[in-house]
Amino acid sequence: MITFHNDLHALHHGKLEMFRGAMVPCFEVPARVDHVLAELRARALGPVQAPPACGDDPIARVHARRYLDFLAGAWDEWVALDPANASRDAIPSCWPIRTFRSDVLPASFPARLGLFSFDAGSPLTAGTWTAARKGADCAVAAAQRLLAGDRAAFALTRPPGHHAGADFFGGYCFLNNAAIAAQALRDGGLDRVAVLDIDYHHGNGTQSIFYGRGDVFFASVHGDPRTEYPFYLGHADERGLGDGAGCNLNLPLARGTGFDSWRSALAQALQAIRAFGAQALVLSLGVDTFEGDPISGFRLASPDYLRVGEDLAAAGLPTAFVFEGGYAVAEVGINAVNVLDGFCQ
Ligand code: SP5
Ligand code: ZN
Repeated sequence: MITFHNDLHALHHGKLEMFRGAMVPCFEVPARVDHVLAELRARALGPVQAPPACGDDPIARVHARRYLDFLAGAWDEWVALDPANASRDAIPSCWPIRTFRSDVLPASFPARLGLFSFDAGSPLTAGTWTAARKGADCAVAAAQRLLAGDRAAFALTRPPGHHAGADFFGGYCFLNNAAIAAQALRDGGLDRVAVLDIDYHHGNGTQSIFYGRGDVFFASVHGDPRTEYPFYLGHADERGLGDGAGCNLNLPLARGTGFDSWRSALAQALQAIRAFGAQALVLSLGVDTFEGDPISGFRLASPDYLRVGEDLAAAGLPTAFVFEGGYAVAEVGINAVNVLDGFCQ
C-alpha cells in the first residue's frame, strides 16, 4: 500500500494546551508521525511519497470559505495583535455559544478565533495552516489512488482532522482530512462512500459534515461522550437527518472497554457499512484506543491492531486510511502500522 506523507507536518508544533485550568505540554506532537514512518519503513509496507498539491477546491468542498480564509491568515493576525505573540501559540478564550450570533464576522481576531473553534486544547501555531494544507494533500492523494483502482492507501497526516467541522477547529484538528477524502471519492465518481472512525474520541466534525447527506455513511466506535471528550456529540441516538436519516451510526463504549467488546462494535459498524452499499471506505485511524494511551480509556493491546486490520480487510472495500489520534508516542508507530499490516496480509 502506498503512503502519502509530507515532512512539513512538523511545522505544526503546539507548545501548551489547556487542561482543567492548567497549561500542559501538547500531546499531539510531530514525533508521533516520525514513529509511524520509521515503523512503515522497517516493515517495508510499501512506498512513501510526498503527495501532489490538491489545490483549494477539494478542501472548499468540505470547509466554509470564511473559515479557510480565517485559517490562512490567522497566524499573521495573531502576531499583529502583539509582536510578543510570536513566541506563544494562539488559543481561544471566548466562544459564541447558544444565544450569541455567529452570522456576523467579528473584526476582532480573538473573537474570530473563538467563533471558529470549540476548545482551548488546540493551539494554532505559525505552521498550522501549512501543515494542515499538506495533510489535506495527502488525504486527496489517497482518495485518488482508490479511484485509480488501488485496494488501499494511507494518508499519514498531522494535525489530525476528525474533530474539525465545516467551519471550526478543535480536538487538535483543523482540516477534516477524512471528510475531504470521502468528498474526493464522491467527486471522483463513486455514488456511496463510508467513513468509519475508530479513534477513541467521537469524530464529531466528520459526523456533522455528513449528517444531512444520504451519500456518505458515517460510523464511529468511541468512548461514550457522557464521560469522554468531545462530550457534546457521539450518542447512539444520532442517526442522521433528512436525506441522511439512517446514515449515521454511533457505537459509544464505556471507558475501560477491552478488545473483545470493541471488536464486536467494529463488526457491527462494518455490517452497517455493507448494508449501506458503500463502494469505498475512508478509515479514520486513531490508535488512542491503546491501553497505554495517556489521554484515553480503552484497553486495546498492540497485537490487537493486527486483528483490526484483518477485520477491515475482510469487509472487502477499497480503503483510504487517514491518520488521526494516538498519544502513546513510543508505541504509536507499532499500533498504527499493525492495522495496515493486518489489512495487507
Ligand atoms: C484527534 C484526537 O484524538 N483528539 C483528541 C483531543 C482530546 N483533547 C482533550 C484532551 C484532554 C487531555 N487529558 C489529559 C489527561 C491527563 N491525565
Ligand atoms: Zn482521539
